[in-house]
Amino acid sequence: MPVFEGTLVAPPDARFAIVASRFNEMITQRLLNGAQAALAQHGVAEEAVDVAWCPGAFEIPVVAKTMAETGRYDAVVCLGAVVRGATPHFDYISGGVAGGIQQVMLDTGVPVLFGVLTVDTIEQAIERAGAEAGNKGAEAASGAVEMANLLRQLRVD
Ligand code: INI
Repeated sequence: MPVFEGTLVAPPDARFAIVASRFNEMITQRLLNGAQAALAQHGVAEEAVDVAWCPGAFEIPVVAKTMAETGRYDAVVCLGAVVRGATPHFDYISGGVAGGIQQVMLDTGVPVLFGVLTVDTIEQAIERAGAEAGNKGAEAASGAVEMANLLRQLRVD
């Protein structure tokens, strides 16, 4: 019985998009650094990665959709930081970005990775952006490489 599994070595011609939001940029820049470092570790050249910045996490889905629809990318990595303490709109923004990203992924068939922190405090965000709890940007980027490989195996075109 065939078993399909994506490896963490990027296909030589694979291209990736990263969408990063500027809100809480001190955090999202660290997520971006982690994502870029992880892609490089998985064999992705710098020229094979395009980065788009948008104002806040709420705008991420439409940027991801626009990039996914170009057909240029194997996967899109979304990076943001929504902090509960900073906004009474936390639930709207975090729900909107999570649901939007999921919708883009299913509508386009392009893997869209959720590297958006939804946390209670800025300290929790710092922990997840490179300190004790790892770097969620790097995790999302590794997931993008795995998904790129997996979908290339599963497609029969
Ligand atoms: N955007 C974030 O990415 N994180 C936040 O914590 C945040 N807060 O706190 O409000 C935030 N707001 C901006 C939002 O994403 C949109 O850019 C804005 O509402 C304009 O549509």
